[in-house]
Amino acid sequence: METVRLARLGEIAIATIDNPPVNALGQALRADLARVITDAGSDPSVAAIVIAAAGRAFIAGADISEFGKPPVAPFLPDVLDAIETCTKPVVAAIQGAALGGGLEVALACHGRVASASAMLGLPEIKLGLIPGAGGTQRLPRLIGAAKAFPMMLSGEPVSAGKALELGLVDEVTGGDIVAAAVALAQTLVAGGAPEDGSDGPGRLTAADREAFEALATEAANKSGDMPNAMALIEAVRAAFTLPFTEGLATERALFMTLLADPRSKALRHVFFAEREIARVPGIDGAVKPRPIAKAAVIGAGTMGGGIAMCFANAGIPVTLIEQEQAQIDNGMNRVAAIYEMSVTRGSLTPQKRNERLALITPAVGLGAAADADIVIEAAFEEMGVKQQIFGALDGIAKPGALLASNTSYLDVPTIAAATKRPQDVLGMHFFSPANVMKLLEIVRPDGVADDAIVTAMALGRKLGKVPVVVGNGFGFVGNRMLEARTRATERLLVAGALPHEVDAALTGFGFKMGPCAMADLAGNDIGWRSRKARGQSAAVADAICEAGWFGQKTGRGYFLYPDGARTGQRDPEVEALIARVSQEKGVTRRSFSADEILSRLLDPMVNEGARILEEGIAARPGDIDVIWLNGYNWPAWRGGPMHWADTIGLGAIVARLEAQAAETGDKALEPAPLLRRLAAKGKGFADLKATTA
Ligand code: T1G
Repeated sequence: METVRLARLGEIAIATIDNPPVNALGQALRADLARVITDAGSDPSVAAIVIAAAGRAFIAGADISEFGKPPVAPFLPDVLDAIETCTKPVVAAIQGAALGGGLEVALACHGRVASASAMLGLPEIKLGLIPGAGGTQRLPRLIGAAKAFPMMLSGEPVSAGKALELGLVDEVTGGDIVAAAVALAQTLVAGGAPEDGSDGPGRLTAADREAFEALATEAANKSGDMPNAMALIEAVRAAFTLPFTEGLATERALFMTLLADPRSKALRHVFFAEREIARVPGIDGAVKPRPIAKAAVIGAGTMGGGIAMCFANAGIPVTLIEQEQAQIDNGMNRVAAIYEMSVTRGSLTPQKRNERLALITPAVGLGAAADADIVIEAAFEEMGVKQQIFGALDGIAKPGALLASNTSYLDVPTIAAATKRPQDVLGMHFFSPANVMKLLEIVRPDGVADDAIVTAMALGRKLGKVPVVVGNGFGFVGNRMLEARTRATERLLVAGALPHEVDAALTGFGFKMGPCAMADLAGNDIGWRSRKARGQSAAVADAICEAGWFGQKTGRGYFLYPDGARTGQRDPEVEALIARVSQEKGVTRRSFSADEILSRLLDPMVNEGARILEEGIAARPGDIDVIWLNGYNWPAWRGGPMHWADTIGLGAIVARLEAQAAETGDKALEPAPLLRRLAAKGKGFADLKATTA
């Protein structure tokens, strides 16, 4: 099928791109576009060319799925050169998204018209890249480097209005975008053959260079460890220091180097993995979600209040329910205080704050949930409490209402069994703080209806979350793997590592926070309570809690937090306590390198992830990566635990796990069968196909 349709309007040729779903510049589209430009450009009856597009995007950029494969001609820079050197004016009619290579196509044109709802940007930086088809040379010439550089460094798109203000487009229209582009083309025809704007300096003045260099220095100080940020500085500087064609060559060389960088490969993996989660194996894409016009949340604690805020922030009326007036008052005060902080910070207007608060109706008693389309329970993490609530809700909630538990690890089928409507009961596991964290684990117990899952997925997206469907099982996916890391942390501390060393290994890997600081932030008593409930122990962690050192909320935990400090300091008393535990266990402490700490923390997580895949609790390895990126701040440029394991090589991970299992006697460290099978075949998790979650 042709990806570019050619039509005529008098002397104007109109090339309409049609390459669903988003007009990505795959090889076929590049070839068709090049052909159309050449044919129309050499047709004496054609005076000018308009490049338009069908569908929701103008052009979404290069086809990211082609990256990493041998490049196939025609290469995008050559197609853009054909546009720019065409002897007849070429005008871009931009509706929808003009991103990456899509905006670079528009920049190679001699004029640009945008629809009022268009968005234009160069997001390559988010993929670990830089613009690779002239963006770093043409955009600075068009709008000045001082404006072009920040746009490419952030990767954020601008609106059509902003683009007009910048000089990125010549006109914005609320009407027929093609007609507007044709009119501009005719004006350009009247003005004579297009100058080749790229050879000139455009807006690259000395003052612009000075402004750019100041921004470049600031960027280098902030993100000097990001090779693509440094490459972007070098490419834009070349626009000042080199002739256009040499500047293009510099940009291309930098781009090709970044394309091969593991960071970019990881970010491209994340791009697709975060879109793959929308496909739930075993559920037909035609299943429609149930309408959600009104919600109810049971429990106005930290989580319940945060979940209610998610609904209010999305414009969905929500009733927040407690058992007693004093509790609901506390809950509402906490919500109001959080909104007030946003207003103080300037991230929320007072008016918006009032609108959102007005969408949250406080109430006492489960009866207030009677007219809700979805009821989310966020009560105490105890099975009896949850069964009691769901049993009552069964007789209160309207038929067809979704009944969801925010439980973080309890058995959802047991909760569903408290009702006579298991087809409507599922888990919706939010992460604290619920109004901030993106991840939402949607727990799919046997017997829940497909449209209930589809409804939860659609609602999750409406709430601005990243919804991942997971199977029922202790800790589901994220917390189950977190527990493997927590056990590994405890083992390392007893064996000889200290909290600051364990944390430094992870922050050096790219995490914002290490496991000890994270426990101190969340409260060490949470894990302590959970271990006691399950008859488990962890000598160091338990001893710290027995001393009452619960973390930041008590001023000390693994670390000291003097005067309410948010960053911990080493605590000699804790380090002495750890040494005592090692001695009591007859362990001769030894030192550990950061690399050794890292593999001892992450390998067991990968092992647990392999078991999760084998048990069908996660549908794909990419789903596990998305969970860890959005729920636990795994560094995106590392791709997620399963992608990271593939970069290490599963054979190496199996060998390390076998050694750890032998050393510790911990059966949980024996490599999972799936891990062994893949390693034996020299394969990675990326070779797995989706299974049913
Ligand atoms: N390449 C390949 N597939 C793409 C794609 C792309 N650029 N963009 C989207 N898709 C697929 C996506 O995987 C999904 O597939 C479907 O299209 C709908 O996407 C040379 C080197 C355009 C704002 O980074 O931001 O150009 O799951 O769910 O919410 O300098 O897609 O349906 O099978 O996101 O309506 C730069 C990436 C590339 C833009 C539309 N461009 N895309 O959002 O749909 S690098 C980007 C987006 C580059 C040049 C450089 C969004 C969108 P499936 P979707 P959406």
